[in-house]
Amino acid sequence: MSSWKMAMKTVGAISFALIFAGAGWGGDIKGKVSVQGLKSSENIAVYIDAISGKKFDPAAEHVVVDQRTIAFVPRVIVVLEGTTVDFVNSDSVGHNVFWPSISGNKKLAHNLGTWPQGQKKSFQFTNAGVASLLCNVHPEMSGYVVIVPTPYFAVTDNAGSFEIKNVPAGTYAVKTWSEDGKVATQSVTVTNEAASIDLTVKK
Ligand SMILES: [Cu+2]
Repeated sequence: MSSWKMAMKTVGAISFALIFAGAGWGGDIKGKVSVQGLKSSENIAVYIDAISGKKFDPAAEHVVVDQRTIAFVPRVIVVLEGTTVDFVNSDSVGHNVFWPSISGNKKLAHNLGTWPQGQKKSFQFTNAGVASLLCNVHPEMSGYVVIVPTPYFAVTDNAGSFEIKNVPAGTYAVKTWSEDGKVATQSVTVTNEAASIDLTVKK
């Protein structure tokens, strides 16, 4: 066999090995959230709860919450613990951002102040839980930052559908957070194929 043919055979074997190893890497979790007694199945956070023995470094990129037409946009975001959120003001009026607690812990209350159009203020969320965003200039404004312990999360669309991408193979506890509903929990096993789960959130 020529050395060229030998080389090609080696490349083929390595490619096969990589594809085979890929089978253990994991996949996506797709699903749908139904609601009972809630107005909508939109804007429900779905995430994998803490995995014992695993700590994740937050991404270097900041997540942006805009204040636009007197509203927090998006209304609900989910971030990994340690993520920095940039609060932007795109309106011609001044906006304030504060949260009275994180999941009821008033020691984690924070007021970022009030700032005009085109400016932003940043905050790093290091405690898991939910920050209810408010603006003391506009009482009708509300939004949520859901801080979770893993990078595997999604927010439902207006049909209640969600997709959590690139989850390593394994069995996990999936949890929900919603504005008015109880927490729904379900176990999911991810293999090399897309896992599918349906959850029901009750009032
Ligand atoms: Cu405001």
